[in-house]
Amino acid sequence: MFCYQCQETVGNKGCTQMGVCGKKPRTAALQDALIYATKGLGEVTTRLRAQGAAVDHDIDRLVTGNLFATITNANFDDAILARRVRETCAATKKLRTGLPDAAGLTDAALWEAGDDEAILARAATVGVLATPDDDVRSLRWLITYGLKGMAAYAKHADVLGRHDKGLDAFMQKTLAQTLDNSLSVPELVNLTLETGKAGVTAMALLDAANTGAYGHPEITTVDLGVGNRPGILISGHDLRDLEMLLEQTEGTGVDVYTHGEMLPAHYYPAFKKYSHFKGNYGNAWWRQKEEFESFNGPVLLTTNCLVPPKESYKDRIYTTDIVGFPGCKHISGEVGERKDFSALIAHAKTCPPPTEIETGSIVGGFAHNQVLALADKVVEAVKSGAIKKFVVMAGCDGRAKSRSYYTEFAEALPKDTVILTAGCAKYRYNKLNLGDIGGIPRVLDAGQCNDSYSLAVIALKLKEVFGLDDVNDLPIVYNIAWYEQKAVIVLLALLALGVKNIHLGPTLPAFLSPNVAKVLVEQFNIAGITTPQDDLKAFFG
Ligand code: FS2
Ligand code: SF4
Repeated sequence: MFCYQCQETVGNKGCTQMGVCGKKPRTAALQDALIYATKGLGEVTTRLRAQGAAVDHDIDRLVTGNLFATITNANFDDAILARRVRETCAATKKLRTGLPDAAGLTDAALWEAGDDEAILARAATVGVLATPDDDVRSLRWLITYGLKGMAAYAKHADVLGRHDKGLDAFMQKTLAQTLDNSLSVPELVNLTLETGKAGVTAMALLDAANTGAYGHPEITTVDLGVGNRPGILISGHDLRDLEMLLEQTEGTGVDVYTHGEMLPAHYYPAFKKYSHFKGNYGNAWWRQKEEFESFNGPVLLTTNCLVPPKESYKDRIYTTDIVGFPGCKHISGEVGERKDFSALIAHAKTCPPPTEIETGSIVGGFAHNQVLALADKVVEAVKSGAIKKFVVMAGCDGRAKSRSYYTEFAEALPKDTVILTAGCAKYRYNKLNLGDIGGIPRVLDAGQCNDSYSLAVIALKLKEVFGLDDVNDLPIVYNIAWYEQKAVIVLLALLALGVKNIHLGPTLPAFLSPNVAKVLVEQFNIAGITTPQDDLKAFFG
């Protein structure tokens, strides 16, 4: 196997024996094959569109589902992955019949999969290392990883009834272009930037879907303690799954708690009517081995964020949608269908209430609408000098010890700074009690990783209010942490919006070749991180 798609890849080079995430070589190979087959499908759908044919939305869903299933910590189930490969190749074959001829199609678009062994044999020749040139390989996979993140956001919007045919067409065309040997490095650089632009569209689509369905996030205090009734813990990012779970658990005597990236669900007005929607339990995804254990009740994984479960609580893990793990129960349900969570509810009733691991509360809900509602106060604080700078510390959390940097950095920030955050990176500093500036909390949490879009909207609005020509003239610095592929599309989207001088850590992606990293440094002044003390000096003098 060779996988280097996440920040925790071995030696910041690549996982070759076994993933740090727990992914085994066979699973990695099936994921390689699935991406390859999906690129072939994208090639055929792109040709069909070019000749004026319509492509069914089920095909778009197959593509986004495939990409999403290969995101880090999403799907570890070989049987599901192999099935998806076969389905994809079958769909490609069927669609090929709509083309006048197959001339010029790549092997990916002509592949017919076969049994597991045939899939594995093909996988051995089509993974990351199949591209010999360092820079071409780097750009192809930077784009592919960005598309994985984009697909996740498109999928979340889709379950709420919003999709954008142009975005689906872009994803499929761009996937196909990563197989195109005629593209030069500069052309691939352009494609990377176009992917970032499409990323903005995807995040705006999801923002509209979430706020359209559930209202605009508002300032909310979220309880960290537990009640005395049994509970279900919901993790991942899918708000529609949460909605169905809340509806079905109402009046059953079972409470619902959020974990990890589901925390921001509490900020949406639509979910506040559920008195059994108790609070947030625990921290970021990587601490789940202890936290799922002590939660005592069933856990629903709606998207990526699954760490291979310990035997001690594996029977309490339920997966849904693109999440999979062998031996864990899967709740089925396609887009638009009602999922049946009765098995989880019955299971919860047999479990003791969660063991309390924290008390107190945290405050969040500072997505763009809420912050802009406070704009007068914020602008006044900036004009008076009470707020000197905003520090965007969005992104991911992870296991690496070096991530304590972010806690130390947040603690040592000058007291006249405000942190703008989104994503699970927040867990490194959202319980530090950093205080407030004239009633404005010093940590403003916009929401999930996709809500980084909110941070961009806020920045663009502030630019307008302060009459600036360039978003980079705002008193905002960017110190972003990444882990998996959704962070890749967030980064590319910020670059597409013209944001420069982003510091990215805890390490730069292993999939950036020295030349590609150089392009990002030269065009966008991207930099890594050093120590909290040195970076504070660099940021604040
Ligand atoms: Fe946490 Fe990073 Fe949200 Fe992942 S914010 S690890 O991309 O999807 O989570
Ligand atoms: Fe390694 Fe990350 Fe790939 Fe898992 S997803 S195999 S940890 S690079």
